[in-house]
Amino acid sequence: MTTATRTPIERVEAFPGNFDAMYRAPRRPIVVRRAIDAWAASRWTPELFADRFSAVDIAATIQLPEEGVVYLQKDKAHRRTLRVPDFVDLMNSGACCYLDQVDLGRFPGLDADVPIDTMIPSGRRFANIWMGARTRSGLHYDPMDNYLIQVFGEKIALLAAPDQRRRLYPFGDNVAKSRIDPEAPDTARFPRVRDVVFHVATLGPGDLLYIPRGWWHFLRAPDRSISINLWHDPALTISEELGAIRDLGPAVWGRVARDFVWHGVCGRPFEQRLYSPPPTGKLLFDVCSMLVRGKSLPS
Ligand SMILES: O=C(O)CCC(=O)C(=O)O
Repeated sequence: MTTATRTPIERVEAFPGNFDAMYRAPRRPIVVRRAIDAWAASRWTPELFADRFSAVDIAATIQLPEEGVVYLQKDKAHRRTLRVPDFVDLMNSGACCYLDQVDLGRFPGLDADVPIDTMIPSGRRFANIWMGARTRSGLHYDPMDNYLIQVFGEKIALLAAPDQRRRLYPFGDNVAKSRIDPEAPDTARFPRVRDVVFHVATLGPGDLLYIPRGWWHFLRAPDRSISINLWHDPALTISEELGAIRDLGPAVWGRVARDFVWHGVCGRPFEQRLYSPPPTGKLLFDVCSMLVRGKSLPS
């Protein structure tokens, strides 16, 4: 076999009554079709954003590469502050650009269009807007459960289970991000990717994709698109996070230890890469410092 296996993600027509037992507990992805027909958000378009938020400035990413792994790019080479209508003009011109992970609160009034309390009645939850054209997210995992809701346009989703991590070649300095492009993997350089099982779906307007915590995911919008994501509890435990690092072997342990000392203990700056958090070793240092000072971890 020369390429990874692809299998469709289960699709259902309504939110399953037994969702927690059937999907959340076993961490099984699922697509719920037409999940937001009753939400006012189902009527959002890029033009609505341009009209209602004509004086709002947002840090967008522009001139994005159309191939390769986005995490290799420097954030400052692509990050620009733009007025929302100027960003929408850019989208409409066919450029590859993204308002990535913008807190819903940056768009006053839009929270009324998303019934967050009904979707997630308790625990922590974070709502973000993702609006852009011809976007690619990079393959990564997040620590919290996620509902990714497609509002406008289409997205192609490729997911892989947490136990596939060694076949996805995470970055040593960022263990939640993969060095492979899942749509065009370099199998000569990353041979284990041939054995990956990808779970795939095409999301249309109104579809909700449940991405369980720790699952790898890659999203590509072929054209203009708007999505909402709702990260929420439960989250990976510290021991699950450390277990993921342990499984990656000595080369990654060495890199994490180096970054712990260099960027954490010594406070040396690091270069911000596109769509990437600080290096894993630095994050680990921050967690350790908080525990030593007796502070609780950030929510
Ligand atoms: O839709 C995207 O481009 C990325 C979304 C994502 O990574 C997420 O919701 O965790």
